[in-house]
Amino acid sequence: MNAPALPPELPSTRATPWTIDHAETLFAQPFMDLVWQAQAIHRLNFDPNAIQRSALFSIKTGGCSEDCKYCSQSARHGTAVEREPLKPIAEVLAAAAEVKKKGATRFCMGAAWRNPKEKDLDAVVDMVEQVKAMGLETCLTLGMLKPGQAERLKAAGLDFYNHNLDTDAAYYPQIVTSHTHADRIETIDRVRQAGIKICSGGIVGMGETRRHRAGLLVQFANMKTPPESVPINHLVAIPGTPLADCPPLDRFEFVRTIAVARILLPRAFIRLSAGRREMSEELQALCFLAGANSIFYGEELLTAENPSMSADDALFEKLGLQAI
Ligand code: SAM
Ligand code: DTB
Ligand code: SF4
Repeated sequence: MNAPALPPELPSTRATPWTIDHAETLFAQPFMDLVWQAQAIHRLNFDPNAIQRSALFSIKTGGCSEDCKYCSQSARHGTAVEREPLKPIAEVLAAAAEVKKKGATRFCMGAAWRNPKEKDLDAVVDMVEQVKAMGLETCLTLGMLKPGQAERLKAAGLDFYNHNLDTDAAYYPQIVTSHTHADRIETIDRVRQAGIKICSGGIVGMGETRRHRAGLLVQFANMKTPPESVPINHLVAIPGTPLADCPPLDRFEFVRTIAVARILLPRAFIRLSAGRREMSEELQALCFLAGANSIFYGEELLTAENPSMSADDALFEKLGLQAI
């Protein structure tokens, strides 16, 4: 039998936008055909044995005003996470120095805010300047930005801004009601216009349908300039949140989601993000085969656990993966 055909056009050369139906057709193929296509597209665009590593650090934990149903840091849920103030810059720089020593190339600083106030931004600008001066790429995730704020961050030398769409527009109101999907798009547009690279992805395993997963990926693929980095998180079910008892997504459906992301976003780094601690080595290897080429490296995400660095080093060794 002949090898399955690659999708006819890559998005950058497509005259027409991707449709959700088309993405669903990709999802519905036999698993082997889908993974093969994704790997073939991956090889046209990236070194298939090279994985980028970002470190995450929570600069402001807990007490967030928003009601995102998955989040341990919302003040509206009764989780074990307590509200803390913004971390002093010395602590942030010490953490950055540590991850640089361990080999991460990007330092992503996260804050549990709906949006940063101007006074907060003054402190964050200092952090970006100093982390950047250490020779690390910088990334921030601070919530929604007002006009002018992205420009300030760009001037400080910020490389990436993370702002996830999280789920399909149609499912978003089931997950968040304190802000809208359109609010999220507005911030992504502001970041793009300021000339900062975009990191935007989503969470799966929140009770959404395959069509919602397809819809989330199509939103990115049809952006005028798709995100440079697309984190695919599996829900970490946090006790005390409304999604605490959400069953995990079928593992092959998770790999399919990664594969469709790779096909729709051929030039983006696809990050195998939250939820990796609950995945076997074999499942992670399948995700790399399906086109994931970035991970969060370090024992902690923002409040949840991540695999140990020694476990990741051992996995890379077994698979012959190079860190970039
Ligand atoms: N407050 C900012 C915001 O919402 O953009 C930045 C921090 S927020 C924690 C960043 C992202 O973390 C969310 O958009 C979501 O994709 C991810 N996240 C949060 N809790 C999660 C969980 N329990 N499982 C998986 N991903 C999660
Ligand atoms: C992203 O997509 N995932 C990261 C980062 N961007 C900010 C956050 C994952 C958070 C997982 C749950 C926690 O640590 O609380
Ligand atoms: Fe707040 Fe971000 Fe968590 Fe939503 S995801 S509750 S905005 S920290």
